[in-house]
Amino acid sequence: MNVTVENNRVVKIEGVPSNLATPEGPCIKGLAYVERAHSPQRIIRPMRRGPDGQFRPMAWESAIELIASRLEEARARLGPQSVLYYSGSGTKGLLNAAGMAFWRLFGGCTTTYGDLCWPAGLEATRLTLGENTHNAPWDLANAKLIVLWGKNSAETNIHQMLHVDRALEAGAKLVVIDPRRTETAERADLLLQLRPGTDGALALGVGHLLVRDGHADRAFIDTHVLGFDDYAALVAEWTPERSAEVTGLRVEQINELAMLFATMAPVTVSPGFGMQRFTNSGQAMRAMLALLAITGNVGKPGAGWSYANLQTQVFSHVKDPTDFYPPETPDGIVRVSISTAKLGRNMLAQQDPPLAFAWVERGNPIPQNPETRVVVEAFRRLEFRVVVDEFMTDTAREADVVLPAKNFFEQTDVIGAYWHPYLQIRPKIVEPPPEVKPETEIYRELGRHLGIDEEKLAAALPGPSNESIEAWLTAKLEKFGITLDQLRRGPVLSPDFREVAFDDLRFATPSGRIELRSEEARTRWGLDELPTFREAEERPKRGGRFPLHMLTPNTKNRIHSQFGNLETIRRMAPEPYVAMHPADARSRNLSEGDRARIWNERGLLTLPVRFDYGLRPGCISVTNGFWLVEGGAVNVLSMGRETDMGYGAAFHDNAVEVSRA
Ligand SMILES: Nc1nc2c(c(=O)[nH]1)N[C@H]1C(S)=C(S)[C@@H](COP(=O)(O)OP(=O)(O)OC[C@H]3O[C@@H](n4cnc5c(=O)[nH]c(N)nc54)[C@H](O)[C@@H]3O)O[C@H]1N2
Ligand SMILES: Nc1nc2c(c(=O)[nH]1)N[C@H]1C(S)=C(S)[C@@H](COP(=O)(O)OP(=O)(O)OC[C@H]3O[C@@H](n4cnc5c(=O)[nH]c(N)nc54)[C@H](O)[C@@H]3O)O[C@H]1N2
Ligand SMILES: [Mo]
Repeated sequence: MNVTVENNRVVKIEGVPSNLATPEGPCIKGLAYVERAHSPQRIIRPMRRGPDGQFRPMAWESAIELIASRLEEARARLGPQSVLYYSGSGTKGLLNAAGMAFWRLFGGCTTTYGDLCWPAGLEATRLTLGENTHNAPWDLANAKLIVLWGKNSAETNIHQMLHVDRALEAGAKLVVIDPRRTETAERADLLLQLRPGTDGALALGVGHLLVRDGHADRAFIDTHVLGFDDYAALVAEWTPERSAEVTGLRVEQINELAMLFATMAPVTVSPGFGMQRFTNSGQAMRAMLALLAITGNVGKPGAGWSYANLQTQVFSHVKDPTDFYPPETPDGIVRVSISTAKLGRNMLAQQDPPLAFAWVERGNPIPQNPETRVVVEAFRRLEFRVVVDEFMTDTAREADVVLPAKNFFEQTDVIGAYWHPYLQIRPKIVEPPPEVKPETEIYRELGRHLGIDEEKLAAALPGPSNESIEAWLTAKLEKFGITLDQLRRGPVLSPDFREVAFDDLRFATPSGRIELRSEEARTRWGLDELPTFREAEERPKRGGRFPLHMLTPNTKNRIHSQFGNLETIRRMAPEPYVAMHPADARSRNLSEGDRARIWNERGLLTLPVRFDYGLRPGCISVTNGFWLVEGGAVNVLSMGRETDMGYGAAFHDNAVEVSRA
């Protein structure tokens, strides 16, 4: 973004046309930073919760002293691993991720593995293609068939729609596969509203038709695909009738999708993150990927799998207990024992030592992680909690001390992305409010109070001046051959960038081929080597106690729990509601606007009903990100449960009932 600053205030935000992925500029959330940066709701000094539950300002000196003494006490009594360090997906950055360096100097800590967002899909992709990379975003314009599979790009990847539109103008067809008729679906030639959690069964049914009717690309398969014969035997059992029965689609719809795969090329499938929030979704995504592999739609312009792009994640890898801060590193001090998906339960279960202290930054786990009630309980059981944030979130409200966070205009950093291939600089352009310190400064002051060696601190974290930060970033960037000057001139393509992913048809899998059969699926995740289908663990049953499927997608006006507190956004999306098909509502004696109780054994939400004729009957939907204090935190209903691979969170394995409030 191009940002105009006047008198130390952000006054205008515009796009940067040289960024080919987002030439049209920021969405409403990006633009809302004009308000967000200077919002009167911002926390601008340390706050201490008193015995009456009210927060009052406290001086920095006392805040640091108090936190340091509580940390020292916990470390002396129970060991450093009694401290939980939790960081979420708020503002990323090379420097913003430096916190762990402090905790190592502290002597260690306990931290989380897995991720709320995308790991089942990442792992399914890695098992099949060897790595997570995709064609340049703008290459989508070359596709003749685009399948947005469980992805609502019109709201959650708005910039992608520009490239979808270009393809459609050039004659491409668009398929959307989603239980909801989303804004994205308005552009689609074919919308398949399948039963949630059954994408694997749809993909196998389509695979059946492609193989049966001779549409498999034998030449491509023979050289580049492993396990085709076994796959063919698997899909032989997935007649369109069986696939239709499981997915709740009609046989003709499955035929139609297969015909499109058979007759249109090149094909790009862009799967979403929402459909991989199930206990069977890693396997489902492998089955979906197989359709591209058997039709030779990999390694070509306009073709391929456009899930997530780790080309710019050159600085950090994806969290996983086996490759992220492995406990057997030389220091052996960081315990990676808490599943992000099961945060609350795992926090409560920790022993040797139990947890006493939590530090939360860049995340809001109380509304965003599964099973809110248990997460709240786990935080309340601790002896002391610190939250660093810009706003008084649900998680901050549970803290003993809340420290103000700088925003991204207030400290220089370098950032990557998870869709486009650019590395970018985010220069400091605004002085933070006088009592706001960036995390690096908070850590340095804490370090001094804890008696951590000055030299070690200085090596781990830059000093406060912009020069010191730039020197730190320059050193980190050196091994990638990138300079800050280059970044200052505009977005820079990642050194790993390739316009067409896998154009050399080399795959970093054990066999060097696209693996439809994966030994690692079995050895690492205990799953079938083939992408077989099994039902998600929690499945609503007609006539059962919890017959409705609860979906909690993202929405265009917020990023998860962020932005909803701003006036700009509230004008458009003021309050949470539950979307229901009128048939499901009326059979429960509910009309538009009535208040409904949405419940299961884990919790209860009470929300106004909105009719949505575009929703698959049997499904209800509440967008995630509303706050607990607004009565809209959807995760009071979800279960802390991992996906079948990758240690993701199976938010959408969620059966509920709705009744009149
Ligand atoms: N039921 C359900 N739950 C979901 C999802 C779902 O689809 N359904 N989606 C999941 C997904 S995909 C994700 S990614 C997660 C997101 O959940 P979280 O990772 O918790 O992210 P946010 O809700 O965006 O909250 C980020 C917080 O970081 C703060 N912040 C921003 N920048 C900074 C900074 O520089 N420093 C500090 N200290 N704080 C900062 C923000 O003010 C905000 O409070 O939610 C997950 N939860
Ligand atoms: N505006 C906005 N943009 C965002 C975010 C945001 O919060 N707001 N968050 C960002 C982040 S961190 C993420 S992870 C992405 C997520 O963005 P998306 O990938 O779009 O993911 P979701 O919104 O979780 O779900 C997408 C769609 O999947 C559908 N779906 C649910 N279950 C199933 C199923 O079983 N099968 C199929 N086929 N479809 C299903 C939902 O109805 C929904 O429309 O968006 C990113 N972009
Ligand atoms: Mo996410």
